[in-house]
Amino acid sequence: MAISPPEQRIWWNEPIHKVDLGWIVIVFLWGLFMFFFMIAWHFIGNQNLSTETYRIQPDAYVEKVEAFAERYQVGEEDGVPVVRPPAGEDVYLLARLWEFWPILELKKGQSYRIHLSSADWMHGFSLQPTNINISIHPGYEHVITLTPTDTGEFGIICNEYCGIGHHTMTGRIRVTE
Ligand SMILES: [Cu+2]
Repeated sequence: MAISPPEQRIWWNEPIHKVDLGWIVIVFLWGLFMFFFMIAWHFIGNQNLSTETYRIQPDAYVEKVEAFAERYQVGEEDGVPVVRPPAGEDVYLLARLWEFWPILELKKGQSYRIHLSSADWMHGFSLQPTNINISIHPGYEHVITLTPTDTGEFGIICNEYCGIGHHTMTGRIRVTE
């Protein structure tokens, strides 16, 4: 604890050492580079965030997903409909406590417009084993254009803590030839 003032009252006004100054300049320029690279990723990145988002009431979104699932349902697994939409179609996926609904079957190489929203709280959409992530907010409908490049079964997990059943919140997307 200082009980008397420092000998030099203006103790902080020292010339900056050359090495320190060098690092400050490097860090500053690197920061600027990284900042502008965030914009560059929108043009050269393979995984861009949704730039198409709409406001929607959660109830209205649930109705849209249910109508979609009923229209293209081809089966059922563990009480969850398996839905196979035609290529190019709008695909609706619902996140809610604690599931992703329904199970989707897509075709490799075809593009789909995937709509994502939540019926209740905020959830995370994380596609496994690829690393695709997006937040799902109630009241907002995100639209992502997705073109599967591999076949197989992909898992969806919620990666934003959403309550007591969070760890059980999973879903599936199946990609066929
Ligand atoms: Cu969660």
